[in-house]
Amino acid sequence: MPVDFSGTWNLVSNDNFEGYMVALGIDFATRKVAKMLKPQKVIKQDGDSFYIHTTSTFRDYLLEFKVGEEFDEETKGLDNRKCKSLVTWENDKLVCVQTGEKKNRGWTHWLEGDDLHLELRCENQVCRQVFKRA
Ligand code: VL7
Repeated sequence: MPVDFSGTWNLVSNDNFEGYMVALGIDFATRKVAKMLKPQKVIKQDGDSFYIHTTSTFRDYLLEFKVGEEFDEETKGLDNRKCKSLVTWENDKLVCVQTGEKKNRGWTHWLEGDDLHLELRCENQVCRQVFKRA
């Protein structure tokens, strides 16, 4: 059985989100608001097609992609950069490389027990988020 990330997920922990936001150049006032948020993710997975909607009371971010197909990503409402993004499977982990102005940018999703994990990377910063099913 292939892994299925589909569902509605609530953030329960968010380690070094501040460092990740600093690496992205997010200003102080925005970081202050952003780090108080408890975002929710709605993930719809149909084979290798993904819809990942991250929502919060402050900003929303929608990403749709197919595994193995590079796409143009604009991180609208986040750091507003453009990158070439490619998501691939590494065993049961979903790995995204976001090539652009920022070095070493990307993220990885995986399931561990009943939890959804997300590691967000930018330059030398790693943010670790854990979500539980809503
Ligand atoms: C998306 C936030 C910090 C700006 C607001 C924070 C609003 C809620 O890309 C992401 O997830 C992937 C994998 O699931 C799918 O797109 C993470 C949140 C990153 C970066 C920038 C702070 C302002 C947070 C949208």
